[in-house]
Amino acid sequence: MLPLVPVPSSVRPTGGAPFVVTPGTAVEAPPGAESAAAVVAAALGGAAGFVVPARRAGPPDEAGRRPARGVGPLVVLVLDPTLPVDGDPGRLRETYTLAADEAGVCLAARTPEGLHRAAATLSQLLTTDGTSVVIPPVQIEDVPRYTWRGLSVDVARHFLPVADLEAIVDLLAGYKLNVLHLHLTDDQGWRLDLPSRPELAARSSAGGVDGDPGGAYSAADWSRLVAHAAARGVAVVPEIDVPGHVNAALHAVPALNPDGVAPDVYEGVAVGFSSLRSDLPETVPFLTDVFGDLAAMTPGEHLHLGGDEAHHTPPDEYVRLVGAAVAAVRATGRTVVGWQEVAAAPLPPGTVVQLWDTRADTAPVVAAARAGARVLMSPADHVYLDMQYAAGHALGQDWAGYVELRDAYAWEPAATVPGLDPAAVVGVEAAIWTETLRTRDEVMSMLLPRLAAVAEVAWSSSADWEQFRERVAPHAAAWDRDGLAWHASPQVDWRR
Ligand code: TNX
Repeated sequence: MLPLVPVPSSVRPTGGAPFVVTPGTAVEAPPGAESAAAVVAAALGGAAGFVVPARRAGPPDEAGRRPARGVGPLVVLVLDPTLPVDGDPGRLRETYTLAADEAGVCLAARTPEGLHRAAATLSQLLTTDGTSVVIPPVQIEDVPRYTWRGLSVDVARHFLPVADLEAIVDLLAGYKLNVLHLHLTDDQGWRLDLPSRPELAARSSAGGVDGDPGGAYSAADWSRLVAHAAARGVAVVPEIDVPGHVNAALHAVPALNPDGVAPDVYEGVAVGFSSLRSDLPETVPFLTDVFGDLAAMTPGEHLHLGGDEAHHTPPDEYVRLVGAAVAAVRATGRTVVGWQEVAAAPLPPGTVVQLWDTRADTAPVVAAARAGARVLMSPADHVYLDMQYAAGHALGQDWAGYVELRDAYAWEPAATVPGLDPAAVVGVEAAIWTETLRTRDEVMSMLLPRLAAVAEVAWSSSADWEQFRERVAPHAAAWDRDGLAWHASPQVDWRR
């Protein structure tokens, strides 16, 4: 059994000799596929210990796929908009095939994103036969189950530098996850410097929970991160959380407060005590500016407006303020994303409602979906990766229960909300909140191995825990090799 996670739709060992990576190996890719070619070349070269060049492919040969025989064994990337399999256009974007034999390796997809998913598979296929790095002879066809497969990272409670987020992006891409959602603002900090509102980051980014060091991303940091993600086929979805979780904004902008007096910075971990006010003249310009800047700085389709846990916002006021935030996002032309509470407000069709709290009444989410919303599944008891693995774990919280590896794996997105049309489910997103997490290693040790389980739930159409346990076991060696901290869950016999 090949140790592929998430498991592909179809894997067929074809027999014969493996492909051997040699100093003559090169990666060839057509225009548009440069970033995937760079990832593939880096993976091959990194494993083999020599440089594997990536170069532009010449015109296709008669067969259209395999290039004319070149100097050495080739890994060929093909962009083929007619690639068959499955009918759903969203899923077709990332569909790919991978064929390897002694003579070469061919990765084909309809889009550059599809080639990135193929590249992730190729990386997991690399093994050593004792002397050389090899790829077993195999034919793979693969289609994602869901088009949105993400991780939400809270950089507000504790700040993470761009380099740490880049490491997280690499991990996401390696498991075919395609969205990095960043929770950029909360009571404790404002982490993105916005050109129209420089006071937000300037005044409200110095610290974090418990007075730990803070930070904020400059426009240059942000561009670098977005480019790093794009070069791995990962979209960045930024979140500005309103109308609650806004103490950092209220601290930086006195005019957002009814008495004009800014509250102190907040270093605790309580939620639900701060709110915007719809009756203040500053509120709508603030929303317009921040979402306008966010859209201008971030490519992609979605902006997240938060909307969670606004316990200090009366219900009618909540609807007004979410309405104002929705209008500000729509004015940018982007699609709104919000935590499940936003289902209480009128939402434009196509809005993505992110479910997290299965203890709450989910009837409004079902109703929103009937009215045209899509639902993103982040049930806390399965995919909140800040939950402790088990009682007594040194890091994390336990309000949603303990989340061992099997809990992150064995759940069904289409059955999470009773009465919800399964076709309304747009995907699956894990989340990691950082009240208790300070460093890259602490975050990674909560992500791994559970993120691999969530990735399989999001990508694969079949689930088999016993088989997953075996497939994921050798991934520990790759995490060690890459210097990633991980938790040795007792549910797997890890192979290092
Ligand atoms: C709930 S989930 C929150 C966050 C906390 C998290 C801790 C959600 C939308 N809000 O504010 O950080 O629990 O697990």
